[in-house]
Amino acid sequence: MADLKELAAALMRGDAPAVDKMTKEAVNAGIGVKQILDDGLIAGMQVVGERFKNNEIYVPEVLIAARAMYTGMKVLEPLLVKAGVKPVGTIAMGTARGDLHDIGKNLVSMMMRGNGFKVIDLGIDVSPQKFVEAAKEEGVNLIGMSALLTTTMPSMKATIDELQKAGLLKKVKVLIGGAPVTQRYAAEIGADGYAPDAASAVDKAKALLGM
Ligand code: B1M
Repeated sequence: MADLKELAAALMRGDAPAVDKMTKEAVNAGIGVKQILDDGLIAGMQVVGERFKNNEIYVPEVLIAARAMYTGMKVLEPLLVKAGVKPVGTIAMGTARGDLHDIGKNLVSMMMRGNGFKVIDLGIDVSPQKFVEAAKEEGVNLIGMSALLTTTMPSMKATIDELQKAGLLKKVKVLIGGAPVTQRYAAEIGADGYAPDAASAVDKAKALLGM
């Protein structure tokens, strides 16, 4: 029986084999991918975040939970990614310089792929120069930046400044997100768009490309 609360609990204790099994069970039970993500994997990770914040658990436990989350995401990815669809746009995505968090970025990437975008994954700790190089690539019309630390948010501004200097802001739109990022911050640094979660990131990306 697929129980998303149990899935969240398995993720919280970092039990990757159980997360794998329960995610598959949830899929087989016909539960929607978004619901499995929201009420299972993301719900579990939110609790992990609270416990981490309250010093009830530490980095190793969080890492183990993150690994368990990937196990579940791996099961869901093929369901999100539709094969053979002509890309509706191409987004180069990365986590801001100095930032090693990649779960949110990967979720956004999965959702983008699932909605017909081609995603160029630049990885974590991406320098403004690397974003600029990616923006020059043929076909790239969106730059996606994720930041989870207040200390790495300024690198988003530095990237936009570099894109501006290189004359690339006419070619690409910039979309940003991540837990500490807000619409207000996006407006402040001159980003074209902000999204609070992976699903809205897709909507925003489409809107930015006039779809
Ligand atoms: Co870190 N960490 N962490 N961490 N970590 C946070 C972010 C923190 C809030 C925890 C806390 O104190 N409560 C805190 C940041 C405080 C701050 O700056 N305000 C923090 C800290 C302090 C740190 C370290 C400094 C800890 C230390 O070493 N002392 C360190 C920094 C390392 C570095 O980056 N240089 C660190 C390390 C780590 C781990 C490596 C252990 C691990 C990361 C593993 C990994 O990513 N592979 C980790 C984790 C897992 C977390 C928490 C617990 C969970 C983050 C996460 O994955 N959330 C986090 C606490 C929390 O957020 N509650 C925390 C789930 C994910 C789906 O959400 O990424 O927000 P999120 O993505 C969402 C949206 O934001 C949005 O869509 C996603 C899906 O809905 N979104 C976008 C994201 N990117 C987007 C881009 C878009 C649009 C939307 O457009 C392009």
